[in-house]
Amino acid sequence: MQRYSGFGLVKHALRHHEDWQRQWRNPTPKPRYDVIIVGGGGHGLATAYYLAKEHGITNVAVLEKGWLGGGNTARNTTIVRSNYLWDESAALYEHAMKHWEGLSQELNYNVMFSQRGVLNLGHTLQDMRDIQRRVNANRLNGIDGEVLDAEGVQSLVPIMDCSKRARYPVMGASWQPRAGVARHDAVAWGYARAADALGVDLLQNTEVTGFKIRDGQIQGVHTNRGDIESKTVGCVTAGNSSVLASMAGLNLPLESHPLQALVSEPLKPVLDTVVMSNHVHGYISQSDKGDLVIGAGIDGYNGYGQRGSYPTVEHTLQAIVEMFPIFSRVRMNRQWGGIVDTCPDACPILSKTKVKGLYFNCGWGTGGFKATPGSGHVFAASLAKGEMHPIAAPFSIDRFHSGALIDEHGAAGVAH
Ligand code: FAD
Ligand code: PYC
Repeated sequence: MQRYSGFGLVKHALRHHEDWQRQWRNPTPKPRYDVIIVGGGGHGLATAYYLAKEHGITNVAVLEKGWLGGGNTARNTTIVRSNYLWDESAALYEHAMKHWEGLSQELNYNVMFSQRGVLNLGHTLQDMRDIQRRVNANRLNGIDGEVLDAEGVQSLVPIMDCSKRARYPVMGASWQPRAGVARHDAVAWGYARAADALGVDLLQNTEVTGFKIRDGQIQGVHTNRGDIESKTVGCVTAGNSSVLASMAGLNLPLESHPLQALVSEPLKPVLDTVVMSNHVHGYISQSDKGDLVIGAGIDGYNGYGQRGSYPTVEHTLQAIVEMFPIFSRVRMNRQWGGIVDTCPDACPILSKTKVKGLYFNCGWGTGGFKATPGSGHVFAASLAKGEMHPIAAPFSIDRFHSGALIDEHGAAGVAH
């Protein structure tokens, strides 16, 4: 990695930010690749990296219609945890967690993974029963977790109103100490730079507009920069997966919704963990810069606009201020939205399709950032071998025919 001294930084500033060393090449598309990945978010880039690194498949292109990491990867609120209820999802998210724990070293890029712990609050007896059940299940799967009562929560987060007079009294929480946050765009950049160094072509401003399919086998893609051939294509296009699927004549059980987030003006450090409440539709953490990072449940309507409606923001901020009266006069700086593809069982789709060689990795809904390294790792293995990796196999599209759904609405952490 090139390092710049203070003088170097000033020199570049005076040059109007020109002549910086590129982190990755800007290649011309080749006519054909061994594997095409559609979508240059964290999951697509991670898939390309592991294809090259672990399977020696380097003749790979990532086709991104905008810029790398410009989708949900850089729009999310960066919460990473693995406290899911069912064995299948616990295995998937814990696989990712183990990758997170070494990711900065693996990529030689600081993804700022900070294991500051995540609290999922309970406000009713039923919440607490669900929390107890989930923590027990997590422990049986070797995943760290504790059930805290209101006093335990209060001692971890002294600034939260845990009294009985609160509008949403806190009865307790699940606590995963190994969980935390990471810097989202650094994850995309780290994977991009490492994949490029292994020979992967990262093609930005390259939109897939259709698929070439002959005799039930994928032959390649149509793009705004011409046709590109490949017998293996992986679609990793969160938010737009139904659009891509329909281009191939497939119908995925997905709904696309806006999901919003906001950040406040920066404050001195006051909150050193992540607090989530599915019940009141709000969650909060404090970034290393000092901003409060706040998120909501999904906006209930379907749409592709990367924004959201005001009532959702109002409802979430009411809940946050009830829980944290100390924040009542903090000003919000920015608000934005991403489009999340939600599945009926709040679990992703990692699957082959009826078109040979065409795979989908999608449906992560409100919670795919935490899965990025694990998802890329198992999806790459599946594409390389032509068989779904054992951790990915339960997330096949077939489950919507067989009925073997994996209901993770309780663990999803965000209402949808
Ligand atoms: P993306 O990063 O969206 O990448 C998909 C890419 O595909 C995009 O860059 C898009 O431009 C590209 N694309 C689409 N169509 C085409 C085409 N036709 N041709 C070429 N390229 C195309 N998850 C968590 O785990 N923790 C959180 O705290 C969290 N908070 C969230 C908060 C918000 C506000 C939002 C919106 C999401 C949040 N998520 C969270 C979910 C998480 O962001 C996503 O599940 C995850 O980032 C998906 O990553 P991805 O790489 O699959 O998708
Ligand atoms: O999945 O943990 C999560 C999450 C938090 C905010 C949005 N998704």
